[in-house]
Amino acid sequence: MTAPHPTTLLPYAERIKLHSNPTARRILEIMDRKKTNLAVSVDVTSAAEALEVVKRVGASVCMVKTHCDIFEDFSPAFTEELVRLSKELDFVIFEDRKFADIGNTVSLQYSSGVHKIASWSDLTNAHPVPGPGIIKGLATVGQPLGRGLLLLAEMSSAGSLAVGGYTEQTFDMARKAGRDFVIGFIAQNRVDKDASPEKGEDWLIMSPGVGLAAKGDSLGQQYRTPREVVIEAGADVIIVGRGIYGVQGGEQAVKDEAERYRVEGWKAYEERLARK
Ligand code: S5P
Repeated sequence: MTAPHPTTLLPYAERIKLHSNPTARRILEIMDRKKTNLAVSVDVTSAAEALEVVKRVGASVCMVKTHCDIFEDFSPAFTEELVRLSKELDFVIFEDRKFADIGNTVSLQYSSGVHKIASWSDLTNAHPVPGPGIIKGLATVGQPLGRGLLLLAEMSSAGSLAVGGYTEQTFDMARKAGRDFVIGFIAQNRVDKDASPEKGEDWLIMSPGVGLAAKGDSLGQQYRTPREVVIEAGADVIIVGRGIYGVQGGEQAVKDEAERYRVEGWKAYEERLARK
């Protein structure tokens, strides 16, 4: 067995001081305070329904992930209420926008249009495909607001092209940009291979494609269990969508399922720390 990545042996609380970005610090503080490494992805098409899901799962999560372009009833009132809930229930908002254009265009997509993402979302993400200009473009908007950015270094879907040299170059690009704005990665593994917390370098790895029941869907999604993701792959945050909001049985069932994933994710984290 290969040695565990040193970052995975540190408690979330001890990693806070390794970050200067306010969003990264807040994520780690919430994880420690609420004993949760669970992010829920609320991929429903009604914003009103999304808020109902958030109220049910809010106590169990460190983060709520949205795709604001799938809501048919998107409005500024929705983001106002989401921000209010994020304060009341203590979670970070992550708009999963997956920016993928030149710096000038993404800075406009991030700040403007109908969604004005930077005004309400603590965290967003980008594909490194266009090169480092995408980070610069997003940083001009997000960094003064204390927002954070994740780069997509790998994807959970079958046949993804984000592998090997692409993944390595994504990490190098983040490293070169520095950690003032880029705080980590969407990835399936510990892609920050030689980053050493002893030298003060810490990255957050967030992994989607997590499910306790299904192994995948008919469109290429692939699921692993929280244990596989947190212990074997060494990810810091598990992202669960349909496994939670899609569960049958009504409001209480969704709340219970979020709590079940929180407990599974936290147990796995405690087990990974005990490997010392
Ligand atoms: O590689 C990825 C990256 C992301 S951000 N694979 C993913 O599935 N996602 C997102 O995570 C995806 O867009 C969706 O919002 C969520 C997974 O949803 P689930 O219902 O399959 O758990």
